[in-house]
Amino acid sequence: MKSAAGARAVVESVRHAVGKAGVVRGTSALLTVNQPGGFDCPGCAWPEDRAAGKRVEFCENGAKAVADEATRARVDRAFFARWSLEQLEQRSGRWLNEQGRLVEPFVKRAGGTHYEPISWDDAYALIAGELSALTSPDEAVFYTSGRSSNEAAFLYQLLARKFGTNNLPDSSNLCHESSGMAMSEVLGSGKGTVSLEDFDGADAIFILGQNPGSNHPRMLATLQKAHRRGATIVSINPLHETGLRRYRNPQEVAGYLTAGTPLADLHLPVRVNGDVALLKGLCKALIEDDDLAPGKVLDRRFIDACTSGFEAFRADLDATSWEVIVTAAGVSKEKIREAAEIAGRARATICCWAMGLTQHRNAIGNIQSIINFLLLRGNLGRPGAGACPVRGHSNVQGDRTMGITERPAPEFLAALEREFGFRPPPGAGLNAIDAIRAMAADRTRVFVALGGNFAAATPDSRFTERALRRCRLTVQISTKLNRAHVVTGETALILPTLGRTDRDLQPSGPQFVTCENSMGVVTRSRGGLRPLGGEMRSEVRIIAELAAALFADDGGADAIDWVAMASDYALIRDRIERVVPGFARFDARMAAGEPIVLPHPVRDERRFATQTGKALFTVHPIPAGALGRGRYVMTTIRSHDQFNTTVYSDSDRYRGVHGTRRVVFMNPRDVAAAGLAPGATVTLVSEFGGEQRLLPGFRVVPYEIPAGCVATYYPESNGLIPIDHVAEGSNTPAYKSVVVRLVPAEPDSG
Ligand SMILES: Nc1nc2c(c(=O)[nH]1)N[C@H]1C(S)=C(S)[C@@H](COP(=O)(O)OP(=O)(O)OC[C@H]3O[C@@H](n4cnc5c(=O)[nH]c(N)nc54)[C@H](O)[C@@H]3O)O[C@H]1N2
Ligand SMILES: Nc1nc2c(c(=O)[nH]1)N[C@H]1C(S)=C(S)[C@@H](COP(=O)(O)OP(=O)(O)OC[C@H]3O[C@@H](n4cnc5c(=O)[nH]c(N)nc54)[C@H](O)[C@@H]3O)O[C@H]1N2
Ligand SMILES: [Mo]
Repeated sequence: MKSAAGARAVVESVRHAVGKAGVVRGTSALLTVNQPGGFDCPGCAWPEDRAAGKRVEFCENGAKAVADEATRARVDRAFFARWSLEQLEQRSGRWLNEQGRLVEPFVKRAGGTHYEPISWDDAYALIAGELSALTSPDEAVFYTSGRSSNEAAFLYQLLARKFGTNNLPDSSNLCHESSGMAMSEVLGSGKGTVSLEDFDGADAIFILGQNPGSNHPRMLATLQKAHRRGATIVSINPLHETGLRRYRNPQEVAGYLTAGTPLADLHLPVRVNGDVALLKGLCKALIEDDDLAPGKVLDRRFIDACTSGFEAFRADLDATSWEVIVTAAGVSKEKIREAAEIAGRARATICCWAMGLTQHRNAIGNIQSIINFLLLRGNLGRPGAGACPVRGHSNVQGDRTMGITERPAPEFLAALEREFGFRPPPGAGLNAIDAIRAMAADRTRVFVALGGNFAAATPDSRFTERALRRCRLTVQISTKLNRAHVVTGETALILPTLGRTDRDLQPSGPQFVTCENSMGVVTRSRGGLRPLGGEMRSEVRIIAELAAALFADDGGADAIDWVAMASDYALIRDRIERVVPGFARFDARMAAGEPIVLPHPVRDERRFATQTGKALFTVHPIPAGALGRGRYVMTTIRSHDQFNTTVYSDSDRYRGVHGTRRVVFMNPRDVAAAGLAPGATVTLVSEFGGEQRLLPGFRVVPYEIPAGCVATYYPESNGLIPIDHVAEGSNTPAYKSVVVRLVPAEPDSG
């Protein structure tokens, strides 16, 4: 009862954002979120605390995600009869989302002005026809957003590979790709090395480029527990974000009554993209201190036995002056030293990070710099310590485990071949950015999306939208309407699907699916709400039925029984168990509600599966800083009232912005120096390789952000981000360091 009241309070608190319709169904749904018999919260990938006793596991932003999906509003044939695509294109993403759940399949025919209803079978036949007509399977692209289940993801990659392509880009390409690649290179494993229990043992927790208060609110409870136990928390972020500055635990009665307590003991307001420099400073300080007290600060035994590259790393730091570090980081030597001393005292340190580090040209350098910092004191593969990339979408990590990647490992392909008796295509497919380039150049013709909002989440909106429009067919398997449904190929399909909160009934009975959280723990998820419309189908079923239509002629001993798998998901889990390592007794354990902790060589055995068997120190240059007059480096951020491209309201109460998201946060001194008045309207201009991109109508908001840096909201400013402005090595868009200038809209008012 207590938790019910809590659930109601939390859902009520989001009524302004999601409307009344979602609140009623959302409240009942929320009672089962992250519970043994319930569903995995679609909000984020932070693990639930299994030791929490009463296990109340929801937060305001999880509630928004749940209520938004649980809405009673419906997008049906009457809706599309009323609105033409041309009209819908003028509508905001927020408005499109507010129209409700997609409840029946729709087609927009070549030359058509409206979406119209289509039967499921005709939709499948249309897609199968277009795919079969391609000159090469590589003319098709199969995108995945990280909300899909393991079961759907596994079938989806199976479909794509059996069709003959590795063109399986995903939201991870736009998100933590840089983390996975950076860690694979130097640690031999791309996943985070900590478990939730490690937060009970850490003495120091560094949080770099992450805003847990808005994006992983349940993490704050973990941090609060650690903080009360005596762990020291350091935040490294150009913005001093509210959740770390003042925290109230909504699940404690006192939490509602107090003004909140600071969680971060030390905040380092790093310049945007100053992290390589700052991390060099942290490492330099540790090494200097160790020189004064040899062997007392660095873990020499670990460095000697388990790593390579230390001497070159140290030589680079010796050659890098404090002056260079301080200028590039924008943080004083004293502050950097203070943070280093916290790490130097801590027996165990965890580093957490998210998009503030992964979305830069030098993102791989950022993340490998974090690893350098951890290696110095042996903070890997032991309790209370490690690397914690905090994943975004609730199952983005699981999708990867299931083979959603354009660069599959040879062992994975070999296992697929053994299990399914066909030869999967070798070599690499297209990642998200290369897929856009390929569409623009007419090298791909069919685009299928399992969730997500490819039109708005990607960079260079005008270029990307033009590329999407060149496709012969675009297909969206989705829950709600967004920009990707109105910026279409010549022919377009909408296939309405069940979400996490929905009950999923198939011929063999009620089904559950499974998800993997940010720490490699796999659990089951079962929705309980009655689907709004009888026409919606589960992702698994849609993929299986499409595959059955596509491979209809594919008889013989090796034929895959897609339809059987869709009628009983246990059959899919049995297949997964035989293809993916770590899933022994998968279905039985999930059915019993027993989580699976996937093996991790670094975490479990301190084993580094690199070529040399050692963890690697690496040297990274400090990125060039000088921008020239009137230029600023722009980062793009999420507000408290959005989930990625789904915007719930135009306000961000945590940052004190109301009524508009078209704002540019700017240091007050920069505002004055530019001769702008607070609230002035400007056009943002990015310059890249001789091209300019312009976005008008941004309001200047003076804000506590380092000089020379500005921030805008994602996705409003994605039009400014050049398609070729990507992280070296991972191809993740450098959404968080775009050089811009500001042009006043009117003669300034002084
Ligand atoms: N409610 C809610 N939850 C979400 C999401 C959502 O949109 N809404 N999205 C989900 C997804 S897919 C993801 S990936 C995560 C995203 O979670 P975050 O990574 O926390 O999201 P961002 O808002 O992109 O912000 C990153 C933080 O990096 C800081 N930052 C920007 N540039 C730099 C820099 O150069 N250096 C440093 N050190 N910091 C910088 C910003 O000030 C901001 O605090 O959240 C997931 N959870
Ligand atoms: N400028 C800038 N751009 C960014 C970022 C940034 O920080 N700055 N962040 C990037 C990051 S980290 C990410 S992850 C991407 C996000 O990119 P995407 O994952 O492509 O985008 P989302 O906005 O999460 O997708 C939302 C849509 O997913 C569909 N959906 C929701 N739930 C389900 C479901 O259960 N099943 C199915 N089939 N569909 C569902 C709904 O139609 C909804 O409108 O954006 C990236 N873009
Ligand atoms: Mo993400």
